[in-house]
Amino acid sequence: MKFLESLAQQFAGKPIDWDELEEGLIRADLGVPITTRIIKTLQEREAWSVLGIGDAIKAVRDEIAQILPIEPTLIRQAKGKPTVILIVGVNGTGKTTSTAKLARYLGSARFQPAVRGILPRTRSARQDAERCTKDACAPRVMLAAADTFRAAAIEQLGVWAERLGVEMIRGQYGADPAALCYEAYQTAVKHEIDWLLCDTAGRQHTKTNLMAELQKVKRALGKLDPNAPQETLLVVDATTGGNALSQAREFHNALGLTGLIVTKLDGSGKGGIVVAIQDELGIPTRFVGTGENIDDFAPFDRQKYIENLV
Ligand SMILES: Nc1nc2c(ncn2[C@@H]2O[C@H](COP(=O)(O)OP(=O)(O)OP(=O)(O)O)[C@@H](O)[C@H]2O)c(=O)[nH]1
Ligand SMILES: [Mg+2]
Repeated sequence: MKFLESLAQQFAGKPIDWDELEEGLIRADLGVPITTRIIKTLQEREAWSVLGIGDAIKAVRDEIAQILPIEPTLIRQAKGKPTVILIVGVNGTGKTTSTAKLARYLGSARFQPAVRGILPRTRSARQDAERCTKDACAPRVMLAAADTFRAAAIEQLGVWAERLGVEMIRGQYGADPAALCYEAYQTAVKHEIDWLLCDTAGRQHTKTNLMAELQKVKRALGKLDPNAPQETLLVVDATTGGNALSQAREFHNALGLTGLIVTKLDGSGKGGIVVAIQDELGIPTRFVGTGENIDDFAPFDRQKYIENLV
């Protein structure tokens, strides 16, 4: 981060330029409230002018660590089958790609909760999982192509489904995504699917009619299982910076989000939005996307994230 380089120079004798530091933190997409807090913490330190850069980095990291949850945020498998994950977000953030990545991740999971970020709910399920060999007991994943709006969206997910060897439920373009997800759930029950992932169309968070469409999808799934969808994950693009916070606000308001997938961390985005969104809305980041390939995906790792950010 550039701001830490400038901080290092400033600590080498010259008084700190607080304005520049503030600007640096905001440029990292940490947002105003967190930036203000960090600056206040540093300013309140006694004899700050003799602090080394190491202390400054530590102060920033500590502040961020206090915001992010310590426990890994686990996607829990529902008691009854299937566990439904609804994938939402504005246009082009990486929803469809992340749906495929998640399908691969969940479908190939062997149950090592600490490592893989998935926790079977019951003791017997954990024992079953321990007995499983990878292929014989790999969880079954199904996709629902609920983006019936954008041209070629269904085929795009279809290509992934084929590559991954998973089933996909598709409808006609223009079909009601709520009806499609409803049907997909019923099919998933019939086929004893473990995870149903619903990829939805991109939409601007400011369009109330489109947000209402997603609420309808949630209601439709809720009719079949009051707990479904168990997860509603917002996909945000790290390169969009602070705008991701307003997206999260609106989607959370409409749907009650359970987590984030932050994509394109391999790009110019600093990823500070993870902290800003957790701080303001209490929404944890579950997964991160770091490239266009299927394996450029991992559960969110707090420690690693903080080290990379600062
Ligand atoms: N570099 C990089 N590119 C990504 C990542 N995730 C997705 N992409 C790319 O972003 C572009 C859009 O991805 P999609 O998955 O189609 O995005 P979407 O949100 O489904 O788009 P819409 O359905 O049109 O709203 C594609 O070119 C992806 O390859 C990531 O983590 N890193
Ligand atoms: Mg898509």
